[in-house]
Amino acid sequence: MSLANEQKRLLEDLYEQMAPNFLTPLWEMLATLVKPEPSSPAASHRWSYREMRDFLLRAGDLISAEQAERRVLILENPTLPGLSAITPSLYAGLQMILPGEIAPAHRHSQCALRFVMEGSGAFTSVGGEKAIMNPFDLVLTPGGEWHDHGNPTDIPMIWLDGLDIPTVRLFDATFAEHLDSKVHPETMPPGSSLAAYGQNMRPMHGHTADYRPVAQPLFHYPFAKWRAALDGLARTSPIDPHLGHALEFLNPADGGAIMNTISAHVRLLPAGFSSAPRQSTDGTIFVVVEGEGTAQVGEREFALMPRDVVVVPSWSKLGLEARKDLVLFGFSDKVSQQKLGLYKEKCA
Ligand code: 1HN
Repeated sequence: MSLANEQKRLLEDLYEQMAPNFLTPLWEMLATLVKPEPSSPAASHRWSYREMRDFLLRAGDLISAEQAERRVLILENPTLPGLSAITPSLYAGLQMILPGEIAPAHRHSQCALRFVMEGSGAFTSVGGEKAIMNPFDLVLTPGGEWHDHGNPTDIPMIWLDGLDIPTVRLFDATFAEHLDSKVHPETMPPGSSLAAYGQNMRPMHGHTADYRPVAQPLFHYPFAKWRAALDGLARTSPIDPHLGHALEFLNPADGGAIMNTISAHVRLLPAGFSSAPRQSTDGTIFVVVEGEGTAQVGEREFALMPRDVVVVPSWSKLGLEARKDLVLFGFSDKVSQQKLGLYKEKCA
């Protein structure tokens, strides 16, 4: 036996004897643990809204929102089965609440955002203040806040949920509880937080502070406002070759990201615009708000139609092409990565 073969045999013996003691050799693993650049276990994928919506309506015939607690179809990344993850750190689901239904009040450590897909007039109540929702509004439920949903209208309401479930799971730090009553008592009239904090101003003596956390006073970012801001930016600033016209949603309390673990932004790509390829370490979930175009993600190409959802994993090369004026909403774990000193991007 050659010396090399003899070494191999002895090492394999050693591994076999170590294994029952829960010990394994780093030198066999090092190359997969420490890589020159990210190679995400997540796949890129597009979910067609029309297809998801059909399944969700069928679920609506079979289970009530109250029975389900939340009637949601999870968008599971094709290469992360069983993990309730659309990227390694984030969760996404399509939720529906039918006329007359309520989704009972609870709170948990996880942060959530809602991005409205269709319906008008249903609400999410956060800490007892209702956000009356319209298509493409962004509504936040920061971790630890009581929230319930209700639909007093006569049409279904559907939105995309984005949560940091896999992040909180990673840190093993999850708590949750139900409220004694199904619905949180009203603490403030609808629109209070938006009036007080949604105009780049704040009340001089913090009258909402009893109900809304001082560190996170705003939880409703209406479509009408963000869409107008995007148009204003497009009229007044040169376009970014990699992003298009892009605006990030902010927490007015500190000028930082909207929540502790989730960042969100919107972009406008004018018809005929092609973005230069860009990579970033924050795997991102996009919702098509308006227009048509294509997303080139690495080697794959996805046609983009209104309300479709596309996931772009960490460090994938993304190029976007707008056939008609294309408006996108995106969310990611960028803020978590920045806090941990991990975030990187690269523009070609
Ligand atoms: C949750 O609280 C909601 O409040 C939706 O609508 C989806 C997924 C996992 C854990 C909590 C909601 C959720 C969730």
